[in-house]
Amino acid sequence: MSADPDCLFCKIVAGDLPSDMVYRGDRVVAFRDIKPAAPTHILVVPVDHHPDVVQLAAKDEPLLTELVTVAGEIAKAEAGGEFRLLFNTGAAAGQTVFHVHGHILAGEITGLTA
Ligand code: DGP
Repeated sequence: MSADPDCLFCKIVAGDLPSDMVYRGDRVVAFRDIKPAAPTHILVVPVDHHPDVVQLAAKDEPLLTELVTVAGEIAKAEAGGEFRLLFNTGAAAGQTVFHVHGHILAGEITGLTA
């Protein structure tokens, strides 16, 4: 397992910071976004630290597949299975936390994540 001691989401994954956790697996976790932009807004996050989804795809493709699979299971349980899965990639694209996370969004979107 790789972790960055300065990373907010590594601290949440480790349980060192609180979160509303909805899924915890060995390699993937999911917790509710602190600033929801839709009725269902959950972040699906690998336990290992990877800065963004492109780097994750290059380094650990099975983990990216697991992330998407878990997102689908959560969206099915929470919102019937139809959802958006958004990976902001790069600061100019609105990424603010550089530990890859997919935004699971379902229902009416009320604001962009930035
Ligand atoms: P992005 O802009 O794609 O990097 O998304 C970061 C998201 O993380 C943003 O929607 C707000 C959320 N967020 C930031 N800090 C926290 C936190 O401490 N806890 C939780 N649950 N979510 C956070």
